[in-house]
Amino acid sequence: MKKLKIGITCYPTVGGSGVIATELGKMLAERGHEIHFISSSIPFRLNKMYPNIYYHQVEVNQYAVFQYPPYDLALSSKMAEVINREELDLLHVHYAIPHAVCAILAKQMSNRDVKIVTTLHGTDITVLGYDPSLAMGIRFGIEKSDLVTAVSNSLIAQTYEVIEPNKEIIPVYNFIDERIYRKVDVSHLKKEFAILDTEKVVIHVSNFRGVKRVTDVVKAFKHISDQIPARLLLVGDGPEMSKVTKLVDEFQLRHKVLFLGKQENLEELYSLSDLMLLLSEKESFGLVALEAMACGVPVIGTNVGGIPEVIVPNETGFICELGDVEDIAEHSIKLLTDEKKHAQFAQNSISRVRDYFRADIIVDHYIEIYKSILETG
Ligand code: GMT
Repeated sequence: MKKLKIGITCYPTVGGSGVIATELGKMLAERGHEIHFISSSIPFRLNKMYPNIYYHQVEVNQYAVFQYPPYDLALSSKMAEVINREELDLLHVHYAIPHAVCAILAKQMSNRDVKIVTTLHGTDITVLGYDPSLAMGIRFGIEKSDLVTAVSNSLIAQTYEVIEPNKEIIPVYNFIDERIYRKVDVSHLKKEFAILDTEKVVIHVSNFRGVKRVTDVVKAFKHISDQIPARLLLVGDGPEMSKVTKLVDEFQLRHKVLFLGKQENLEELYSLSDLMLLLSEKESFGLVALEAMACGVPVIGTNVGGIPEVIVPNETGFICELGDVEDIAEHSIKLLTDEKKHAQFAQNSISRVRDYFRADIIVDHYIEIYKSILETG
């Protein structure tokens, strides 16, 4: 197949969509395609030089005449410039608003028939979709893209319900690079954190936004640690942090909770853990669940969004109702105290990721998608 020249735009800050966009770019580059990231700052996972990867920074200047800096126009202009100069075949943008709309505008500004692939990740639909001032823009971005993917069937259903686009949307799940996410030796970390061999380790990883319901994680953990020796690793930071800290103090759990903040090398923290809790009220997929599973960590998640498409109940973890912290704790304790069952769930989790969410399977799917739209002309 001809090597492609692909422009990728995503939110460059920490977050699942940025991770997926960047990892996809890296995998495509490894296969010889030429990748051009176009974003306001360098994507956080693009932390060194990679062959076949180029970065184009969008400059947004402030002028007195503008009440708001014109980021969307600056991005569109930059996209058009890169399309022309680098002779791009397609733009793959992550999020309908503003990136798909900017890509459509950029195509009109440029002099090439570049194709546009848009991937929906969640909050563009599940949050912004309900904002009447944005809904039409989201529908436009979806309908005018050449091809649209979404990260779960649940997100597709929600998109049709909320936005009602006249467009086919193809599910393409999140993926992980299994060369990175695997069980590694972490005896040094266990020592560093003074975790005893008798203690079970529960982990939660998120951006601590309200939708992640981190306080439910703390409440469930309170029930767990009342009954078995356990520690909780809280990884990440965000708006709910002070509420979470307060609750931990109220429950007098400080000595059992490790606040680790934002972290790299998550595979080490997963490898230290026996169970992940992902108790969100909105979650279009749940990339962190996949990362944990790849490291052999079963996950208990809520019956929300795409989470049930990731976890197989009673095989790789459990699905519980949103906010039912007693039930979540009960399932956690049963799993953490049954060594044989836990080992089986851990193995099932690794196999599920390998069979369905391996990077090469999903990257192949994206390449098929690119080929299909380029072939139809
Ligand atoms: O979860 C977040 O708050 C970050 C958000 C993002 O925009 O990066 O993640 C979304 O995209 C990820 C990658 O597709 C999904 O795995 C997450 O489930 C999704 N988050 C939500 O739907 C809340």
